[in-house]
Formats: sequence, structure tokens, C-alpha cells
Amino acid sequence: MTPPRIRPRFYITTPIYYVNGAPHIGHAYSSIAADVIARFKRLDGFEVFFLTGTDEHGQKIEKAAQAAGLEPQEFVDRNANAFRAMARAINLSNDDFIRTTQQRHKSGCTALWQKLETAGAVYLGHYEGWYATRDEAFYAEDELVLGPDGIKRSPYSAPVEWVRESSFFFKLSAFQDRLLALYDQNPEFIQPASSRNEIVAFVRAGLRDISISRTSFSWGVPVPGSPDHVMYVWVDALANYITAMGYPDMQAPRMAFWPANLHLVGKEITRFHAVYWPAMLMAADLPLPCRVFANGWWTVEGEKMSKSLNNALPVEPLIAEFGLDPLRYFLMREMPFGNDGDFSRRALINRLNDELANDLGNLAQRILSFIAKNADGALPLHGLMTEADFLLLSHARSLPGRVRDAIDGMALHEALDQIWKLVRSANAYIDHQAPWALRKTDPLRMAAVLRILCDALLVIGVLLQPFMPTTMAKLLDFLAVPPNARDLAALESALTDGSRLPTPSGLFPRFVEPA
Ligand code: ME8
Repeated sequence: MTPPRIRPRFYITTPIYYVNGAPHIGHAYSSIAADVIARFKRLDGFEVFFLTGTDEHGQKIEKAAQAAGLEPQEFVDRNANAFRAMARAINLSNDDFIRTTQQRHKSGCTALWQKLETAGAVYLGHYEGWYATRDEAFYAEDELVLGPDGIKRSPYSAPVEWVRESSFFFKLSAFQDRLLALYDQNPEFIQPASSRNEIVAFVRAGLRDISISRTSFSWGVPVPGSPDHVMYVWVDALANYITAMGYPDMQAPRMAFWPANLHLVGKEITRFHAVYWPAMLMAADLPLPCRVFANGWWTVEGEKMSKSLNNALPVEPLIAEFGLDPLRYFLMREMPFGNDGDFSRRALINRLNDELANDLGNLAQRILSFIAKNADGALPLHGLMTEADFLLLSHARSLPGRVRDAIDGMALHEALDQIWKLVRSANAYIDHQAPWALRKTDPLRMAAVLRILCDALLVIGVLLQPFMPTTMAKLLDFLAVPPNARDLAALESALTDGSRLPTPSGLFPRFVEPA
């Protein structure tokens, strides 16, 4: 008997989203990016744990519940459902969905607090300074910016208020040197470079202890032993990455996934993930995550999404109009991962029609319907290899490695670009080999050409599964690839000579703007 294969583990997280408002394309983006990586890692033989969820405590949520005339718990239950529904709508392959109001989280979070306290990293003091509820962040005077109206705001334009209250503090200042050593010894810890530079400069400038409890409202996890304090929402939120894994039970089976390989976050929250979180973990004597990667921001048709402009774009109508997989493809292809970009309907339609319907959809359709009509609907056999065959096949065989490199380097757009090079080469090959002309003159060569094309299509279909899971499942069905032979390890043996191919249909209908 062969021993079971030991698979390396990979733990990836999305930010947990605030439930004060409805989910929009920005949330979907971070989640889809994490999903692509999680799916790729599974394809590549890793045992993956993929976590997402919702951030449900804090002053911002309490205020939003009040404005909605609801009790906070009722309010967060309703809105967390909207985020769960979004996760389903975008076909997220998450292994768990954590809500910070769940008991498992509150207990784990309380245990973490106690651990920090025992380690001597927490003390009671008095906070006086600026707070922006919208950002749920404290700011120093010199971080504030003066708006055109002459009013001070946070660096993210949130209104700030002067807060004066009794508060517990975390001794962040004690971790400055260890944090700088961490960044220095692990250049990949924070990426991309713009985020890394910003964080390194922030820590070098000197760290102050941070306030980690509030007394002016009550919607939060109570501080153990001091029930008039609730934990600062970021302490509570960051803990989700371990409470979901069973912390404080270090023997919990899921704890084997800790430390996380990758925290995917928006670029506005890197300070919490790359400074506060590792410092808290150091204080609690827990291993540190391997990497924090900051994705950029989308604007929509040139505008920043905001409540005041009422232009936050939900995903469901886009999915209904364009289909989910084209939307997933567009989000991953349109802007280099880590950069900012603009979401526009025109750009989405262009990519859908040019790259999906034309380049890939037509390629698959030409090959598969030709086989259905002229090769008895069975997978053709290889023939003698020509130089052109060899070139296309070696391109296909080298593609998984290049896609792996791109994804490991967080260049998700580059992974697609590499795959499209093969799509274009396959299109050029079919034009040049013209199997339709070989049908009468050289049927064996026609079959050989079609088989080389199927080999290339297989690689394309397998590698695109993380990006467009539903459509690629359909493509692999058309190639009669068994469900258990769709990963990278099975690539060489996934196609069976002569197997019956089901009747193909179009993968990506062209989008025509309604009149
Ligand atoms: O910050 N473009 O939650 P949040 C791209 N609860 N990504 C966007 C985006 C946009 N326009 N808008 C939002 C929080 N995002 C905290 C996180 S983690 C322990 C706690 C994405 O609901 C991006 O990933 O404000 C950003 O970081 C996240 O949504 C913010 O979600």
C-alpha cells in the first residue's frame, strides 16, 4: 500500500468585513483574490484552510444599529447574512466563516487578552486624543489632515473626535526593535513594496503604546475583570485569525494551520496587520504570519465609492447581467494585483467579448465542435509530432510552472497574462494547421492536430479553474476529464485516448448591450 501523501498546509485569510453597511465590489474583490489563491494552492497539492468572516463589534456598528433603530445583535445578524450571501454569490470556497459575535470568538479573544496581560504587555491608563469612528482608529495630531472646510480629518477623510477616557494600553513601544528585525529578516513579510516602505517608515519613526479598550460604549467583548471596558475593536478583530482555528486550545486540529501563510488585506489596514498584530502575537508568544499582502482600491467609473455618493456597487446585479466567472476574470485581470484601478462597465464588456468570448470561447468551440462533427465525438489520438506540435505542447507543459511563480509572487494578473499567451498560441496554431482543410486530404494529421489542441486546452482549463471555477468545470467536462484528475499532478494523465466527449456548447456568450 502506498502511504498517504503528506500535503503541505496553506492558511489564507481575507479581512473580516464590517457589517455596518452592505457588501460591495471592493469586498468581493479581496475575497475573490483570496479564493483564487486558495483554489490554486489546492490544485497544487496543498491542504488549504481559507477563512473569511465579519467584524461585528465597535462604535461604528453600534451607531449604525442605532441609526437603523435595531438592537446591535439583530442588526449584525441581518447584515452578516448579507456578507454570507455575497460569499455564496461569488462562489467563495472558504472553509469557515467567522463572526466576531460568535461565542467561540469571544472566548478565544478573552483568552488572548489574558495572555497579553499575564505577559505584562497590558496596563491601565488614561487615553486622551483623536479617534475616527469610521476608521475605528486612533490618530496622533500630526497624522491628521486639514480639509478644505478647515476641519481636521483622518488620513482617510473620516471625521475625528477628541476622546478622553480610562483605557487599557498595549505596550507596543516595547516591540519596535523586534518588528524592525522582522521586516528586515523577512523582506516578503509586507508586500507590495509601497506598503512595506510605509510601514517600515512608520515603525522607524517610533512606536507609542496603543489604547486597547473603550469605556464610552458597550458593544464589544468585555475586558476580563473590568466589565466597564470593552476591547478595542481591532484587538477583537485581529484575533479572529486564531480564534477560528480553535485558540486558545493549541492542540485543536485546526491550530496546525497556524501561522497563517497569507493575510490578504486592503492597503488601508496594513498598519493593523503588519504592526499591531505581529506585536500582539510576539507578546503572546505565538508564531507570526508569513506574509501580509495589501491589495489596492477600486474606483467605480472614475469615482471613489462612498456612502455620500451612493455609488457602492453590489455584485449581484453585475453577476446577473454578465455572469459570475466573467466578473471574477475581469477583477483579477483588469488591474495588476497590489495596484489601484477603475471598474468600468465598458472595460468589463470589452474584456468579456475580446478575451473570453473571442480568444478563449472561440478556441474551445472551434476545437470541440470540430471533433463532435468530424472526429466521431471521441478524443483524437496523437500522431507523428511536427515542430509546430512540439512548440505548442512544450509551451503548454511549461505553463503550470510559470503560473505557479506568478501566483506565489502575488501577480494574479500576470498568471492570467501567461495563460492567455497559450490561448493566443493555440489560436495561431489552429489557423495555421487548418484541420478543416486536412479533413479530406489527411484525416490522421487532422486528428493529430486536434489532439495537440485538446492537450493545450486541458492545460488552459485546469489552470483557469481557480479564476473561473464553474465555466472551467464545464470545459473539463467537455474534454471528459474525470473530476479527480483536474489538479496539476494529474495533468499528464487527465485525457484518455478515444474517450467519448460530450456534445459541447458555448462557454462565454458575447455580451450585446441591450438596445
Ligand atoms: O477594514 N477596493 O473592514 P471593511 C478594493 N473590519 N478593496 C476594497 C474596497 C475597494 N474600493 N473597499 C473595501 C475592515 N475593500 C475591518 C477589517 S480585519 C481583521 C478587519 C476591501 O468592511 C479591502 O480588502 O472596511 C479592505 O481592506 C476591506 O474591504 C475593508 O473592509
